[in-house]
Amino acid sequence: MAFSMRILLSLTSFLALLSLHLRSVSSASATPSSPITTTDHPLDPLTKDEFTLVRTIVLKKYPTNTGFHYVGLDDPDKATLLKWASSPNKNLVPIPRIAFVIVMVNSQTREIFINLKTQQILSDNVHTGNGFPTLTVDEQSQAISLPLKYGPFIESVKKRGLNLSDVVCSSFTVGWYGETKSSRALRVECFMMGETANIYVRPINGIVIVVDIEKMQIIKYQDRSVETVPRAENTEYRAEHQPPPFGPKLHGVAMMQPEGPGFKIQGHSVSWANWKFHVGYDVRAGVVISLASIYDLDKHKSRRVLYRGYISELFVPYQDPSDEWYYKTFFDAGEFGFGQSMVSLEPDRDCPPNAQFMDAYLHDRQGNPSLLENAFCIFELHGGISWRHTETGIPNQTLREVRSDVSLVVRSVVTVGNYDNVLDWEFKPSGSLKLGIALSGMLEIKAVEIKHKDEIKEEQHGTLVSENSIGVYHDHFYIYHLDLDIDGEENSLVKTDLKSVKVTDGSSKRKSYWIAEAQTLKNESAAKIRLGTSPSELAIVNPNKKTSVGNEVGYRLIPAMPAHPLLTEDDYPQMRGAFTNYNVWVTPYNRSEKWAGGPYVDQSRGDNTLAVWTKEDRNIENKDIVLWHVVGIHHVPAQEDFPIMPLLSTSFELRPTNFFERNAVLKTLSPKVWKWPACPKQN
Ligand SMILES: *[C@@H]1O[C@H](CO)[C@@H](O)[C@H](O)[C@H]1NC(C)=O
Ligand SMILES: *[C@@H]1O[C@H](CO)[C@@H](O)[C@H](O)[C@H]1NC(C)=O
Ligand SMILES: *[C@@H]1O[C@H](CO)[C@@H](O)[C@H](O)[C@H]1NC(C)=O
Ligand SMILES: *[C@@H]1O[C@H](CO)[C@@H](O)[C@H](O)[C@H]1NC(C)=O
Ligand SMILES: [Cu+2]
Repeated sequence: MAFSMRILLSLTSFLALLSLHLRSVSSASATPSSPITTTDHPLDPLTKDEFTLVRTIVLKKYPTNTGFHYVGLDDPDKATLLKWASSPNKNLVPIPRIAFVIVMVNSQTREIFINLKTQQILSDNVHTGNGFPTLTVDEQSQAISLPLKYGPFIESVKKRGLNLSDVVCSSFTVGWYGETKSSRALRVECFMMGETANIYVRPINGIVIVVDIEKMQIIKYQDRSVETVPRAENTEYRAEHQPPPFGPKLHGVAMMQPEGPGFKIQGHSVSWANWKFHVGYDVRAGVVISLASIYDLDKHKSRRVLYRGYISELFVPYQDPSDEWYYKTFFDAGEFGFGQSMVSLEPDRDCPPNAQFMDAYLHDRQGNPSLLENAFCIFELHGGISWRHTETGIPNQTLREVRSDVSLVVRSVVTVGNYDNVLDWEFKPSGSLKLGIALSGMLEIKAVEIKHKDEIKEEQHGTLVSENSIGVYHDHFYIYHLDLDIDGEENSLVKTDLKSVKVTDGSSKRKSYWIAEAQTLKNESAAKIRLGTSPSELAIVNPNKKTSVGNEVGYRLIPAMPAHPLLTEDDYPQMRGAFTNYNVWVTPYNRSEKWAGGPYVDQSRGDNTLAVWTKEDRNIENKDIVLWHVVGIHHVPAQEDFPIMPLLSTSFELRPTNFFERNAVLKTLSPKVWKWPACPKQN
């Protein structure tokens, strides 16, 4: 939700000039594989050379005052791409390779499409609607350096008896609160480092700094009051800065895969067990999974499941209405860029030793490509059970049949300021897709004069997590864009309500039971669903394909515990984040409807969101449809979240439901168990 010191990261990226695109780091010596210089799949992210090409073409037309806010692949037309994907001779289906670029030229936002093969600008239009593009890393680092050179701020620091060289600042988006005129601005807040690296728990409260980022000047400065900066003691999280003792002691494990990994990565295409899919990424979305299909052993063919899936937005509204906090209602994907905020993964920590890593090319404000090493990892996850049974009902026999499970995980971490989002796509041989979200990092802390709960006299909008430190209440609402294509594009949403039936005529000894009533939802308004209000199941089905016993083939959504927004619908942040009003939405596929909070989210006014598009109430029956799923977490901070939060996890599942004729892993045998050869016990 905040930006600070990301400049260090891009610098490191630049220094890593020679990097292998794909690396195995299970041992210290990397297994080299050739770096990707050309694309072999039309969905491959822009290459380093393509970023450079885009930059050259744009700067030729707009040589001065040009900032690159988004450069990415304009995803190919779906019909053409599907034709390409199913064609045995891919060369016969040419797919144009087009870059979509959002630049700001002299404070004007321009949308430019460039044909990368012919190197021509296809179109160039000015964006005139509300909202501004995703912030660049560069302008945020400029903004946060301003206070340190600003007289009144230096005074404020002195007045508090603090050392300026320990001050670190961070940038925050300003939101929108009904203003009729908007200009690009950021709030800047500063923190104390000193004896700790944990800056977020040591805010210098009482100061308001607003920066006009077009002029790159402080346009508002207020020093309201002097508040104690929470102490540095006991806030450190780096092991080397902690005093012993350490514990509890955890034991390690040796991993080896004598048969090698079970997956193959070619470029960005992954095949593993019965799954095939493409892993891409985007500056705005982060990891994007496309064209996921699963091999059906009984039907002897690959069957389509997911055309495209990614996190479309993350809305994080804080719940303190005071002058210094009310504006904290962040949209991490649209404002800060989920892909732009991806961070390098640490081998053997973020991912197990059997993981393989992939790098990503992103771009900076000047349009130059920047390399992010180990941007995501792919690994096989062991330890689970696929299915089992112990038969205790057959006299004089014990029968036990167990299959251990292995799944494939694609993991990335998106760090937006204080919070780290660990994002997993888990593929299971049973056909299930499990999408995991886990949060770690730091709480946003409000400094107060309170040292004990007994001193709290008025609402503090959070939990006293340590002396002088309130962890402020907030939500995390993620919305996934899931373009499922179950056995083809034409799909429907089926809602199955579980209903109580009362027995009143004495026909049973029971007084009640329940039945399942399925209904195909016809339009967008019917498909706006708040989960958890009544028992129901939701499935995306292909009404044109049935199993041999006549069920429509489908995939069911097994949601995480549903969370609903608590802000009123007329509140400004809620208008902008109106896609959280329901946990489930279904829209007809429209390639320009990608971002649930709208394409331009910084200071957006909620006039181009999923909630607005669906007012058309379009037909969604037997159509190419997109499932949007909101995963929400209300966060009431606790002391254990301080000074750094242990992973807080949630997940949901897309599970085949009458998709296969029977259990798809009935004949999947457990993997071979390998023993270390004559390995002595070591300590
Ligand atoms: C401020 O910090 C710097 C660098 O850590 C140090 O050299 C200096 O002595 C400090 N000044 C005061 C007044 O504490
Ligand atoms: C089970 O084993 C017991 C003891 O060996 C034997 O008496 C009994 O007849 C067996 N029952 C069956 C159903 O085989
Ligand atoms: C939308 O679909 C629902 C059933 O799914 C139906 O009851 C309703 O009349 C439809 N609305 C319109 C405007 O057709
Ligand atoms: C696709 O979405 C855009 C943006 O919401 C909208 O303007 C356009 O009318 C939509 N097209 C169709 C065919 O619904
Ligand atoms: Cu939180």
